[in-house]
Amino acid sequence: MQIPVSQLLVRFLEQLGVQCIFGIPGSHILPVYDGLYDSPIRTVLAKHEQSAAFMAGGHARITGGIGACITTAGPGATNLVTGIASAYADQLPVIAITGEAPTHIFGKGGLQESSGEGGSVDQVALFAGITRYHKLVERTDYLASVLNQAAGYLLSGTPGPVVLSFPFNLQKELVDESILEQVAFTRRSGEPAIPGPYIDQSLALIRASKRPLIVAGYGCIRAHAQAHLHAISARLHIPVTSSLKGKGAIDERSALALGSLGVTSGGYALRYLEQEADLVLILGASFNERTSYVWDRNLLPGKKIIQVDNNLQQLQKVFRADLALQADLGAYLRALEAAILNQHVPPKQPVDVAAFITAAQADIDRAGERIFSARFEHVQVFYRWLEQQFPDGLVMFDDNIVFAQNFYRVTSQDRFFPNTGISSLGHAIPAAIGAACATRKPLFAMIGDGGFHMCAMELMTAVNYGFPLNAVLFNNGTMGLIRKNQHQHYHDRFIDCDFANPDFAKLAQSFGVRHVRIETARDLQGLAGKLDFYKGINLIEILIDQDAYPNYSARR
Ligand SMILES: Cc1ncc(C[n+]2csc(CCOP(=O)(O)OP(=O)(O)O)c2C)c(N)n1
Ligand SMILES: [Mg+2]
Repeated sequence: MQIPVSQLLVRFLEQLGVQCIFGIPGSHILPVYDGLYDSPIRTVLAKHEQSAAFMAGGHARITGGIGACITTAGPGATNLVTGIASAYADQLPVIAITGEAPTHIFGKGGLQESSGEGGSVDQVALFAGITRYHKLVERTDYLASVLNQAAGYLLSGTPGPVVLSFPFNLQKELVDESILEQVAFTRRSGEPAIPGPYIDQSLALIRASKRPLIVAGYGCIRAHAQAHLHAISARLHIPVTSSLKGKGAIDERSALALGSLGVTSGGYALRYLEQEADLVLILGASFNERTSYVWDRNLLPGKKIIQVDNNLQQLQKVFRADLALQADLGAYLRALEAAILNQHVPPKQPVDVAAFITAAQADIDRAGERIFSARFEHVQVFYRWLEQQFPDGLVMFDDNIVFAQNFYRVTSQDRFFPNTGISSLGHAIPAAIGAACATRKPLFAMIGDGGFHMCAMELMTAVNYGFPLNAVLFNNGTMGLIRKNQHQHYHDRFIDCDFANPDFAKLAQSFGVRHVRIETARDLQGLAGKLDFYKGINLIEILIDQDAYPNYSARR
């Protein structure tokens, strides 16, 4: 049967498993919107296309499936850029459908034309560096091939964003619906078995080590390998630290958890790595600037290293490994655990991680390296309170990072999504909204006031759809991180960091959302009774002194 391209596209999205699509309409994309009218895919109207892309990314993260967004041509497409770049940096399967001016006016100066012809904005060039695949589809005869390639990138084990742009006239052209039969919608076959010699080599390195340490990254979470990781750690007495993104790969409240590694972390894991570890298993972690302490040259030499990652590009990117293996972390850890059991690999000397942390803390205090002074006590108490309130887990999208990294111990029930990738401000609230239509767990978006200014209106998107959301807003009246750097490195010559804030209580009232303000730890008393964290939309404002700085240096 012949159907319009717009309808075929909607069916394509349905067959990809898309549940929600986030965006803003414009006349150049209305045929596709009209196709969505009769579709089970839920449409969510965002306030800004950047947010729509962040929402799609948040949705992809929480579901493990595909996130989708939709915009018009010209400004709709250009507004997507940061959100798509963020999905690219975080390897998220996000598809964006954008409109385009009709082909017969290409190059003639059409309204919002972004074909690249006649001096117009060039969508193809714009998205070239931030997508795995982008196509301005000008004809339908190769549509099957385009959709098949798009599905391939979205469904691959190392996915990334795809942008498909459709000129207005093309959306209305009729095509045969059998085109979809040429698209392979099931790509992920069973993970290939790990060749035996790699497991043997891993075991040889583990057997020879006195004090191994596991550095777990997001790859372990993405592969759902937490149970195997925990089993190996518990059986062989191997402590586990994680990258920031890998928080939760092991229950951070369990006995062998060392907390996370990285410039902004508490420093326990760093000390264990430096002082104790003779073998480091880097599992699905990229060892980026943050995790590697700005690629500290003294961190790894003299230690044996096993690195496993499903992404070839990550292997030995910044250090040499004694064993480097491209593999799915689930498959690797499953095989390793089985071999450890079968071959009766002896456990290491038990490690008293709690005692190590206590000693490390004393050492940190002596060296004056504690990151947070007493001026952050109420923040710490807030995170401890969060830990206690939600035993069945919560979902946290985190733009702040420094607080949660130090104060919140992620469990295997939780889902923790720090704003890594390109670390764009204004991410947490829209990303959490993207997750809201796919989770019943209490949802938290942690965000600074500077970041809040960039996406505050998206709170109204939550209101619009009744999406439960807890936005935790850190009010210090400044771009705190920038102020800290200007304090540390520029002799307090503060420029363009401080700003005026609105009255957030009134703002919340006018948005129709609940508001509480936390100034001291005492304000937490009775908080649980004041707000409905599961179904309500809440703005939780935490006041922080403008000149209270976390004591770490990112060295720039
Ligand atoms: C889109 C974007 N612009 C600029 C930056 C640089 N930047 C990083 S942190 C920061 C300040 C954040 O201020 P705020 O959200 O209030 O958080 P605070 O540091 O005060 O906790 C800025 C401007 C960025 N990360 N993203
Ligand atoms: Mg701030």
